Amino acid sequence: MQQFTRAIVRPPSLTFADGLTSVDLGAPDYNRALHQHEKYCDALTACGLSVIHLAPDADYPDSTFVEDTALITPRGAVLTRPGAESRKGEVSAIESALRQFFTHFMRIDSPGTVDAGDVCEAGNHFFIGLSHRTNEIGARQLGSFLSELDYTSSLIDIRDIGNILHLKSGIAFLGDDRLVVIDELARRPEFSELELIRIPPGEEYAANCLPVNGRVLIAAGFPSFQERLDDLGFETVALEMSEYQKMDGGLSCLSLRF
Ligand code: CIR
Repeated sequence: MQQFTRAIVRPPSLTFADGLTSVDLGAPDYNRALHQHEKYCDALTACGLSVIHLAPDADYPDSTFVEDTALITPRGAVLTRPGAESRKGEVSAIESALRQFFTHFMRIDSPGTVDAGDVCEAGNHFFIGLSHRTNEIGARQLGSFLSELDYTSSLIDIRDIGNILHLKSGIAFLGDDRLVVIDELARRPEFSELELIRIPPGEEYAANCLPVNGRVLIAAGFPSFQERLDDLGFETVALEMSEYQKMDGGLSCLSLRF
């Protein structure tokens, strides 16, 4: 698995509760969200990453979900064009933050849209979700950028799956050909060569877990899944994510790792 040295994060702003959500779990509590964010950053630090904090941006309620704005691979970085109108403007601050680390960016162009939450790295292969945020034009642009970087990719259509926003709401690659997967995606032919770690019923939110330098960050409150990962020999770190779950976000969304 890729080793990370840095992460970019952006704490939620006071307008966090005005962001997009499709779930009906009530409004997030801002102070609790800030506290959960701090614990998340502490966990990244404990995994050996140096964490770069961008200032919260109240103009963009969803801007804490920095993952969606860029895809960073060991061979190059792509700035995305988020599918939601209210999120398109988030990319420029991320571009500025990344400029000190990357001299060149590939960019998803209109009318293409990509949320990088739809992109799952699996070694030298990338699964790209076609979703209500990532359209076919954007997914194909991204596929051709990845192929210029000598990676392969495949498209996974998730538009008919009601309960996930992004591809990575339903899968996570843990290295060594092992893929965490929700039942609705388990029979996709694209995953047939992988060893699947199925999410126990009722614990679907936990599918968005995050491998970081030998540990796996997982959402707290999903004991069967945590036990399964522990039994498989993973070192898990459980983090409270309730306030982000209310806004349709998971662990991977809160940082850009590279
Ligand atoms: C949105 O709907 O765009 C945000 N409220 C949540 C984005 C979550 N991002 C992710 O899963 N990568």
